[in-house]
Amino acid sequence: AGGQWCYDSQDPKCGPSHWKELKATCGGDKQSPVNIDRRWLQRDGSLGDIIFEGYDQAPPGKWRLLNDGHTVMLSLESEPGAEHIAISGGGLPGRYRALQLHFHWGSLSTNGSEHTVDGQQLPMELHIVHINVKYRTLGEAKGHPSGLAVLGCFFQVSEAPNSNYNTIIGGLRNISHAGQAVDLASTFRLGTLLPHVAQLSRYYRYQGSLTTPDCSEAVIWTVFEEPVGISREQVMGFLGPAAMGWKGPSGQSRALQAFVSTVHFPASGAAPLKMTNNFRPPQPLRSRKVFSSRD
Ligand code: 1SD
Ligand code: ZN
Repeated sequence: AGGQWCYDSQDPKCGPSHWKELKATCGGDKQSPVNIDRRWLQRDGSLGDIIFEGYDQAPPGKWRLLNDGHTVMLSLESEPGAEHIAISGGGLPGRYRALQLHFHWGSLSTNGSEHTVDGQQLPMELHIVHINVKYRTLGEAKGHPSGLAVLGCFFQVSEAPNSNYNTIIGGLRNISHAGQAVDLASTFRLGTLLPHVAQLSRYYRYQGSLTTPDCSEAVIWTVFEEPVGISREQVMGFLGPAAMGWKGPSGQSRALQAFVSTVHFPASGAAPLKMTNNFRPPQPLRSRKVFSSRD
């Protein structure tokens, strides 16, 4: 009790298989992530388009990017008086306000995501965490099955860089160590981080949990079918230059040197450990179903 949780990449002794010893909920029946087995999807015609508020304009003010020791998190709380970024529709029982977004990623181009599709892991997954507006605090929302709504989005490695991620990736070099935070140079349209609008009506839906302790079973999950493209060099912004077979600056990749950074887990031993493989493996679906918005 009172112990710290971690990922296996930090120390298998406090990794995901031990979380239920710290928090019994982590051994519950409605845990996340899950494998999305496309053979067993159930079509739900009531899962219409999600209504996005504030996703298509850059809000005033500053956004703060934080290395919280487990992930890289961008706080999305609006300034007092400003319009909230929120979602509704899409079968959600109400309106949900955006709190923060963060990432889960791996050490190779083939692992990193939390949800898997037909047993396959993708290199990275974005989570945008929203709170049901009828609850005032995260603590309160965590006590209700529909307290939180998280949007999940997969990444795939593309040839072309995705400039919509430049502001976030550019901030990583300033949060190399756990506990460090940086105000990003600018806010941006949150919607630009998501798949193309035309693809947003295709998503998976199921009832689950937070994927980190305390693993509260309070999350309505929406996972978009279409992954977002991001270049190899951009993934290296998260992984550091030694990952993915990158040989260091030479010729045209010299310009990357300034760009590449390494984010670290909290230092436990002598040297800080590169932050990577910060994903929880899929949990049993048990009696749950995964619904799909489209055939
Ligand atoms: O892992 C995150 C965790 O960092 C925190 O953001 C939590 C919300 O308080 O959400 C989980 S997750 O389920 O969105 N991965
Ligand atoms: Zn997450």
